[in-house]
Amino acid sequence: KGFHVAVVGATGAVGEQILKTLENRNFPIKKLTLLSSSRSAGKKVLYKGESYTLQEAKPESFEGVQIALFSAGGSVSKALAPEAVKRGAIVVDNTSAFRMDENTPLVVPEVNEEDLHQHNGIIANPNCSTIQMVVALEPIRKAFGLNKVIVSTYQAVSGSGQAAIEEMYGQTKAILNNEEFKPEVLPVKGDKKHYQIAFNAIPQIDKFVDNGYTFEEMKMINETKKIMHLPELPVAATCVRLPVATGHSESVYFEINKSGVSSEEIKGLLKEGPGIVLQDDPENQIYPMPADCVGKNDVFVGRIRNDLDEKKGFHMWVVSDNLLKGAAWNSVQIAESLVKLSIVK
Ligand code: 11C
Repeated sequence: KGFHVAVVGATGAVGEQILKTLENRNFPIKKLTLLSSSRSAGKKVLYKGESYTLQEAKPESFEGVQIALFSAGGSVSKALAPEAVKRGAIVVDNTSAFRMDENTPLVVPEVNEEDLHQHNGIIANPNCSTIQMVVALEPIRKAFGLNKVIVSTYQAVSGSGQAAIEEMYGQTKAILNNEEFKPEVLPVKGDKKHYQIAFNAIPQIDKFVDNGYTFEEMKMINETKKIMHLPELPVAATCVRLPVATGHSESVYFEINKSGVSSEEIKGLLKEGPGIVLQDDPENQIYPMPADCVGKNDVFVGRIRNDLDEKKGFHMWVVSDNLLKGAAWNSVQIAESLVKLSIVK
């Protein structure tokens, strides 16, 4: 017994991890259909030792598909996710195409798994930097409520895809060899200017919107409110790209509804929090770092401290593999929840 599963965008940075994660989790698959844009069609990939040839994704490709995991960009999802749904599939969409649509649940299973019951065919997987933050905030919200969140991110280039990873390594080599190079991908493929990422920090992820924030920052703000069911929660974000291949880091300031809570109490909550690994021992220099988190599904939290002035304020440092909990693992986890809750049968 198993399901007919389709993966759309199977050769991308996230798609590759989706296949690996399905394999590692031994997800019950009766038939696997691997789809891509026309550009990647014909490429071969391995799943459980078997070779699959990617087919160009078309509406008819979804006949008989029960679960479709999309990660081939927003325009592909916009065009084909409704076609998959029309043919009876439940879509788990990794792009931002449907996230803020009020009929589409936006789900992080540790936070709002029950929202899956409200689906209308499509379930949106949140942005990577949002996911790891809400996993860390949820046990705190449950115990004490949340009054405010201010986050600054230190994000890895793999968030921007395969070409950005190659650009970072290429520039690093060029700089070390004293060679010329021309930035062409980061901060955003389609924007007017491109900047060096090697040995640099770029305070722009995705394009600017008209309020001075970037789209990545607005995703963190709007998605957090939606996932946590806190539409009035004040959230502010500053998102920065660093020359790290994989693993997003975040400095998160939050205020709770109660005074007099110690950082030890917050640590106790996080230690028991689902999907969280607490790494917080300053005396022994224990704290999360992206290099240690690559390849792991958990969200790692450390550096938890009371604010020195604001009695309800705290600071913490949150790190996770942006391609796993931030994307592939959260998507496969949603698929597992759909099976567990008998939403897909
Ligand atoms: C980044 N967070 O690091 C982005 C990538 O909305 O799923 C994820 C884009 C998205 O560049």
